[in-house]
Amino acid sequence: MQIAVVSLFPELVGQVAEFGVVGRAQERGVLQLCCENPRDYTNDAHRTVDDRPYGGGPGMVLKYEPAAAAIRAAKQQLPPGSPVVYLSPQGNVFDQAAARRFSGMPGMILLAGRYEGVDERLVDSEVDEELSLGDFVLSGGEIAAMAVIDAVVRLLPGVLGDEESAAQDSFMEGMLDYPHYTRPERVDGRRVPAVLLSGDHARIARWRYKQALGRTFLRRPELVRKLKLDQEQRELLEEFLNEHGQV
Ligand code: 58G
Repeated sequence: MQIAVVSLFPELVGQVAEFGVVGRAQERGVLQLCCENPRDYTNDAHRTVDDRPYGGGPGMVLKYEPAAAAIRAAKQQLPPGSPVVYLSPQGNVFDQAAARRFSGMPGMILLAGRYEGVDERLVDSEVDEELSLGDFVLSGGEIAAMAVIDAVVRLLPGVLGDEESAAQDSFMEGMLDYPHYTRPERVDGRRVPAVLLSGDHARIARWRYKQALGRTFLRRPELVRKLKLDQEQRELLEEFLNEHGQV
């Protein structure tokens, strides 16, 4: 997969992408990451990329022409059909389903804004999707773009090891994770749940599934409603709630 980031701080994006799962994906040739800087597409002596907002008010706005030129340059390098995605709090919420969708595409262009945002005409003419990581404001879109890259790249075939990818698929989808424990067996007077030391793999799997279901219900009830539980899952959830003093 080819990903281009349009950013005024390409070195920031490059640095983060050297490490961990994304870095490994680049080393293995599964991911090709490039950056385009709007400042390289300016024509004035000051290389101006921002200007004051029409209508007044605080802050600056990313200018149309240099950003559009950078996006068009990125498009020329990427496979046809690579969507342009603008990260902003005004976008639809980015989730695991969106990450899956993008992981099936040949490429994508991520537009990272700065200042108070970009000239809206850029969104109208060059952007295919506006996405948000959630209800909070960042000073720049780069960190949001990196989060999207990480979430998408770890779904590409051959990026995670067998162990890691096994944890993603199948039956835990749409639920929060179960709790994890490692050595020592007892720390600051707190013990690991006995079932995890039993060696009984069926019991362990059932316990983990129950924990995942239970904490999803307590923390994110709207996710449980989407799951449409069968009889067995409802019993497991009831068991969890009994054990946790709910009714
Ligand atoms: C308001 C504030 C409008 C993504 C900033 C536009 C990007 C949050 C997210 C902006 C972002 C998120 C300028 C800096 C976009 C522009 C960027 N903040 N929640 N900030 O995904």
